[in-house]
Amino acid sequence: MNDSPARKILALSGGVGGAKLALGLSSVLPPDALDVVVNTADDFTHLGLHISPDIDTLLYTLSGQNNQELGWGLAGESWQAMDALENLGGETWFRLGDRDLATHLWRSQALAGGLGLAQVTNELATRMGLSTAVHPMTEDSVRTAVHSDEGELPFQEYFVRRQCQPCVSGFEFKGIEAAKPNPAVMRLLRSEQVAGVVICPSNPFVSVDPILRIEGMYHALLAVDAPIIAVSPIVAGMAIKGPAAKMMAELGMPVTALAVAEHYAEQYPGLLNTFVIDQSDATLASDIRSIGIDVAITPTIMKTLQDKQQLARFTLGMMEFQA
Ligand code: FO1
Repeated sequence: MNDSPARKILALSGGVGGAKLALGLSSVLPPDALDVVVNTADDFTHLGLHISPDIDTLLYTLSGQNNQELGWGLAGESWQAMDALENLGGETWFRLGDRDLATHLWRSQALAGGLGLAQVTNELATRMGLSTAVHPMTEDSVRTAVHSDEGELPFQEYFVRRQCQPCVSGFEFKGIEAAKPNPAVMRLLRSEQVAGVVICPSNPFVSVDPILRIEGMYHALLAVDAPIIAVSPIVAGMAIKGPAAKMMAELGMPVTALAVAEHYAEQYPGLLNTFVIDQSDATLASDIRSIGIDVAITPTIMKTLQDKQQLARFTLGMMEFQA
């Protein structure tokens, strides 16, 4: 009989792109074999409510409730609360659907009642029927500030209100020095249960960097005796979703999967074992290998569930995961 604890995969994720691969992973892994640590630097307080956009994208996607057209929020949404708020002259630039509003009300009340963000997220995941563990990277406040040609902008002001139009020159994660990592994630990393780590194809600068910069996270990952595999969010010079490509151009970087691999290699030396790139970027493989990171090539664009599962199986195949 094998008494050793079940092996697990840990994924690091931002919103939409990360959630797609997390869904692929959760649908091919046994129940309880996937843990996802999620960026919370996009969180903010709006209309008095605590909004956790990336956590909610994960919860809604993994529970099959996500709004695929919008890329955020819930499917089949209605907007009566926003319409009523508009009639009152309230702020409606950040749109909270009627059903989505229930999540923010529930979370905000639970936080006000003294629960931490990790426990609140855990409760929401359970109530949505998930067997995947969804962990906020920290329970402390970390807030991305975007440095731009319009000055410093809070992340959602840049992303939603200004539609990513300002030209960016850098990012600051306010509160990150004081933020403590989520203890459940650190326990898992030290447990010898981790069979592999997947850095999902999320925005490297505003989704993955905040997670990796939380105190102790990079070193705990380095100490894990399992492969760490990142999937490129840049394919053929474009971001599949979101402003990553625009940001790279504005930061003076080439918009390539190679530049993403270089970013990870420079900021987090020795972290990545393998970088997964799309088949359309196969010519970049030798340059990526020359910076000391192994390369794996496969279709990475995830439109259907089959695409997500294919990429998940391909990634797990490099981890000798024993289900
Ligand atoms: N993104 C938008 O572009 N417009 C919105 O009005 C909007 C509302 C919104 C409400 C709840 C939520 O959880 C996410 C929401 N998002 C919206 C998405 C979001 O803020 C960004 O996609 C992420 O922060 C980037 O990962």
